[in-house]
Amino acid sequence: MKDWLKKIKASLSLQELEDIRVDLLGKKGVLTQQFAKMKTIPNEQKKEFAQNLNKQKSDINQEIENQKTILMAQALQKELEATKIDVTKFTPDSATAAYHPVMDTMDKIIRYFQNLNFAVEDGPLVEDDFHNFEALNLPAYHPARDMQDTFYCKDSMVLRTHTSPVQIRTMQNSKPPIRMIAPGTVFRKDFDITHTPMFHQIEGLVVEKDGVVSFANLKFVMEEFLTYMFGDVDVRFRPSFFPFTEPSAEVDISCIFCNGKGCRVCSHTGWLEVLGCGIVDKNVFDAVEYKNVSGYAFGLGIERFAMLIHKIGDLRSLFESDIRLLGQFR
Ligand code: 2NL
Repeated sequence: MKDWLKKIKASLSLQELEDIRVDLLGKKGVLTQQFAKMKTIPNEQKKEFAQNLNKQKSDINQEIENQKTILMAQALQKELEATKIDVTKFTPDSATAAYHPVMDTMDKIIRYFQNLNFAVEDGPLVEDDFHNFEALNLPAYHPARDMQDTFYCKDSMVLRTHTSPVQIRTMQNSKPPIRMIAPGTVFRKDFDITHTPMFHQIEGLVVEKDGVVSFANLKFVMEEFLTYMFGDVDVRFRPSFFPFTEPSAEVDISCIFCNGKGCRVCSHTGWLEVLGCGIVDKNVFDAVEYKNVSGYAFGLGIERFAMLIHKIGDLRSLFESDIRLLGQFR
């Protein structure tokens, strides 16, 4: 009996304890068998025999319960140790920030043009009518000035709808030759699957004295740039219209998803539109009082480039700050 109590006390796991309990009190247990012997005990000894057995059974049950409490506390302690989290611990994984795909793409474009000796300029986000519209050959009552498209502030100030005002300011503050890009945030009153009210653009401007700059220069630079960004793609120029350039072109690359064969992304055309450009309209040069100059300009949306480069399907996922998207750009 004492040995059994010792054994219970020495048990190291709940399973071991349960095994001991079955050995003692199970159907064929040592104590159970003792109870079965009752029949064979002479009547006058039965009472003492039974009392003795019941005492043993209760002692054993008591000891099992004690040991169970101890072992469960130990098990809980072990579990807590195993799942402990040190919130102050430094791990490279938790400390690595992710670079947003839009900023990553912007950097890549900026680097390309810096290597071609373009200056990187910036300017105010809240612009006056002259720099955002008037100087860009967008006179009063031009549809682009619509209240529906533009965020108007006090005193005919607006949230800039493109980065072109930066080029206007640069031309006002310096003389040709100019070779610059203007990356930055722009704002339009538009919010659906393909538009967000805040987005990013890069525009470029090259101005030289006299008629030095040609459409051929523009075409070559755009082709080289797009090859750098997208690899071995075909590039095509389509005639288009912008108020600030004449002639103007929209530029397509062969679809990087289907190699130009036609797929859902390129609407089965084999081509993806990626930027707009042209020869700077004389009215723009007149507005900044530039005489006898020639120039080209281009503009592109960075979100669109980022989506194509990183194969992101939904524009809005760029603005949700979802760690599951950002985590893929570590
Ligand atoms: C597009 C097209 C373009 C320009 C932007 C520009 C600026 C000045 C003078 C002349 Cl100061 N042009 N910018 C020219 C052609 C196209 O952007 O699709 N942007 C997202």
